[in-house]
Amino acid sequence: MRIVFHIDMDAFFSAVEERENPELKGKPVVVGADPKGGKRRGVVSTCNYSARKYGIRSGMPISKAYGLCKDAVFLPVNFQLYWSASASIMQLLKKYAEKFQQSSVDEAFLEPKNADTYEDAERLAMKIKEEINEKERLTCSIGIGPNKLVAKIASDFKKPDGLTVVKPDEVGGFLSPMPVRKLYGVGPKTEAALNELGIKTIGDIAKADPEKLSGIFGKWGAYMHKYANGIDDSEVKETDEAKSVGREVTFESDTSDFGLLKNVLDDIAGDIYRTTKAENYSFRTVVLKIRFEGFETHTKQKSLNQEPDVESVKGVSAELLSHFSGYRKKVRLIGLRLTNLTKV
Ligand code: TTP
Ligand code: MG
Repeated sequence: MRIVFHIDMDAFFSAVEERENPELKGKPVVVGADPKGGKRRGVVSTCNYSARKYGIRSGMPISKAYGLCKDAVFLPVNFQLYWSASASIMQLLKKYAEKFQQSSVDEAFLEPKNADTYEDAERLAMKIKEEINEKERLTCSIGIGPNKLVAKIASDFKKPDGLTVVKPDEVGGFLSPMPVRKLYGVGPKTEAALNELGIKTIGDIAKADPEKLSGIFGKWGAYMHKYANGIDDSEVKETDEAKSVGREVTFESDTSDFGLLKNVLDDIAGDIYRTTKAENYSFRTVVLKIRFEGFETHTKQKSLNQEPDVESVKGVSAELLSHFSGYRKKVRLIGLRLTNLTKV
């Protein structure tokens, strides 16, 4: 019997800012580019739950967020601070893991040590939440299920400060009433296409004819059917991303504005460059990740003989981005990562 945890920190960047600046408590807080900076264009990285009440969301143009709540506290991204908080949290989690996989700056999967039943697992999750609260003064949401797919959906089920346990025999009942958008990989376009077919919930996908789904969505249709039935055999395992410093931005609505993309990349380049320096890493490789509408994802990288300075990282990222300038599709996500790290 497999037991998989997914741990996701709550409003992470914003929560770290609130921890460092207690006067922010109770106020709506938005982390992102400066909305009053004139020429700066940018997006919301995240905001706290109080700002979410005004409709502010990650990936939204910062100007729109400002329009929704002018009284919010707008803070610049201090990625280095969040990155070091993330590193301590990951260390803390690893103690309890037989297998461990960090999946983003504030998320990880683990298969627990010494927890053989779902009851043990639930107790361990409560202990982990308490420990993160005490040592890091941050809250997280944890999902537990028989695989990564179910665990991830479960961690998102009650947020913030949630704990959701889905035992193997509860998977069908848990997933089936959810809207299709909750399924990994289903974006607005797939959602619209599914709704067109009268498919509204994950349960509807699970019951649909897999051949029909493959006919419409290709290979992805077959995966969608498997996922909707709660099936996911992927392993919890460390990826190379854990040995790099990177950040990505998912836009609230897909964009074809290359000026905006360049701007966001420049910001990210600055953030991750400063972080590697502060953590005493040197690097050789810059990796660009770009995801277009329809989940089509590409990475492109360039390695350098010498470690570049921050302006060269920006230059390399612009050069990598230019390879995609002929694409007619809109961009959903853009990110940058510095790899081939060595401690100096
Ligand atoms: P998320 O876990 O998606 O969001 P969150 O932790 O802020 O809020 P939630 O309680 O819903 O989990 O992302 C983690 C951090 O990553 C987030 O605090 C900011 C950053 N981030 C980006 O930089 N760009 C993005 O597009 C998103 C979605 C997040
Ligand atoms: Mg989070």
